[in-house]
Amino acid sequence: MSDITRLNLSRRQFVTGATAGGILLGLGLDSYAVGSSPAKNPQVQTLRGNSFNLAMGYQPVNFTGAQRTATAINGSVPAPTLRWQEGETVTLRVTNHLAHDSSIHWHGMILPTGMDGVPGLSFDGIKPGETFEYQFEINQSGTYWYHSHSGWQEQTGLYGAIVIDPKDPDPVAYDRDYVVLLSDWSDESPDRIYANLKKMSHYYNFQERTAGDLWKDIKNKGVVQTWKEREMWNTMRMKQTDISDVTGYAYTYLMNGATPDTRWTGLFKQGEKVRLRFINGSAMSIFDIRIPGLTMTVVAADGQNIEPVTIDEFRIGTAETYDVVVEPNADSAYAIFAQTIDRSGYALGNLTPDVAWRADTPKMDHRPTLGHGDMGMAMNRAGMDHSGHKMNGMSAMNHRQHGTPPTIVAAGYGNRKSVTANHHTTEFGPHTDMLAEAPQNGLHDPGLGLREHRQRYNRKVLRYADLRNLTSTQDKRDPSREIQLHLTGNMSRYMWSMNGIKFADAEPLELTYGERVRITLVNDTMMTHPIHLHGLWSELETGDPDYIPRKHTILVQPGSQISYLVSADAIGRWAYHCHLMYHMPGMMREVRVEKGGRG
Ligand SMILES: [Cu+2]
Repeated sequence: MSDITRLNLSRRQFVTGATAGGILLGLGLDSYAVGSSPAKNPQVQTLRGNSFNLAMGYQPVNFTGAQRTATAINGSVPAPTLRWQEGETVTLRVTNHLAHDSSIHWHGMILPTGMDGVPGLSFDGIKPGETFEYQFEINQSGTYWYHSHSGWQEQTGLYGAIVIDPKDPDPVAYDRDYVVLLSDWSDESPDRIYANLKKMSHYYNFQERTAGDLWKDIKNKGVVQTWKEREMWNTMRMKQTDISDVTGYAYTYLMNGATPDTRWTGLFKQGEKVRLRFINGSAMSIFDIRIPGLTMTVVAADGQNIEPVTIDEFRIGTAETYDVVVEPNADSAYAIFAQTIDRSGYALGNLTPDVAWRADTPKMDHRPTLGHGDMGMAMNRAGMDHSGHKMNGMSAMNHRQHGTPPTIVAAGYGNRKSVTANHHTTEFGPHTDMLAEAPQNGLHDPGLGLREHRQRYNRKVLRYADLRNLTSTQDKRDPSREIQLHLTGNMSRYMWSMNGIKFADAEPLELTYGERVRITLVNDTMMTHPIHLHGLWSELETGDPDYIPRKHTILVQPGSQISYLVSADAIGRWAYHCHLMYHMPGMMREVRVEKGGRG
């Protein structure tokens, strides 16, 4: 198929949305059709209590007009929403009816290592036909989610929401709440998608720049500057528009399992405060969310209460969660609009006082292109030349692994200092094709494609710098050491790594039980990576040491650095990885927390 044909196909697919739409459930539940009365999360069950039976199995689904097979839990994609109570002990019996090993990871839950659900690290996985019993005490509240940590099962449907009601009175006032679980579905198999990316990293990227763009650039910047910029991209054999690896060409974006066409709908009544619990349960997609006509008050990030901040738009990285409160007016329907970072598609929902009302579909925003800043300003040209580069200037770069800067600034201020990129010796070679020499500060940057939204659209966009914990910092100690980790890759070969070393070849990162460390992530690539640390909180240093927000997943912008504190308060073997599913095989580390730890 030619690119043009594919592009047209792609457009048609995401403009009209799914033709048949909905999901065919085998459990006697109605499939969701336009015109039927939209109940609360029509196709997603909520299970309550402290004892659950979850069965993983194959399930026929139809999101695009073509029947496919999903991996589902209790016959449902997304999996049932689990509603827990803080302070209780939950028991979850998970039975694997799939033909392959499986697992469930309880994303964002602080629990014993054996219950974390990562095969090969904390347990052996669940064999076909077997039942594994998870049991743990819940010592937190808020919005989380769960998903398979085996193979590509998360891409084909093994994910669901977790909502934990607090033991103490909720500081957030609301009259009703909805889970808004975003995901990406493809009719192509994950194996095929991965193989396509390996063959050509921009396989799914059809957003080429046009001749019109060229004339615009020349008019604005002049011929010389335009030539310089374009020559750079040409030399790199990369695309300035290569923002997402997998795009709306391959994906149909879902909200609570509904396509933009079938549209998930939430109802509200006059005067109600509605809490929306956004979860990005996609495999590969970063979304920018807004509800035209409404401001949103963000009240929690990654399940943790924050000091409320009112905004018009926010970015949600893969695996992040944000809770917002809105107060819609009873005289119209609102679109919950989640466009992807590369503007190749969107998930869409409807918030309405009247079942018969449907909000207009908003227009997607301008499409971002990568610039110099997204590469950490300077680009290592030698590093681009795979044949000729032979570790030039290595003596100056010869910092030991996890290089330690000479001074450690106080807790909370790690992102205020400018970071010198200490590139590890392991970062040089054909497995990396870029190094950020002067990484930008990732704290105040709302991110690629959102930077000009105040000027262009008069929208206030959430930044990490706006996050402030609602309660005071628990561990007030300063870090005793710093670890600088680089997110690396050879983007044209679709190889991903940390410090230039892929997971299979890497030593674990060792932490001593009880110690407090600072981790500074430097993104040497041109992709935005959502980095998830299991079992321990990532305390993002947003500048106020007394109210450091706690997260489980941190978005690291291209060519940027960002730092957070970690209290090594849970012994065990923990996964630490990029949550973009097709990056995970390479961009991953084991974090080992041991008593007396590293010697
Ligand atoms: Cu990644």
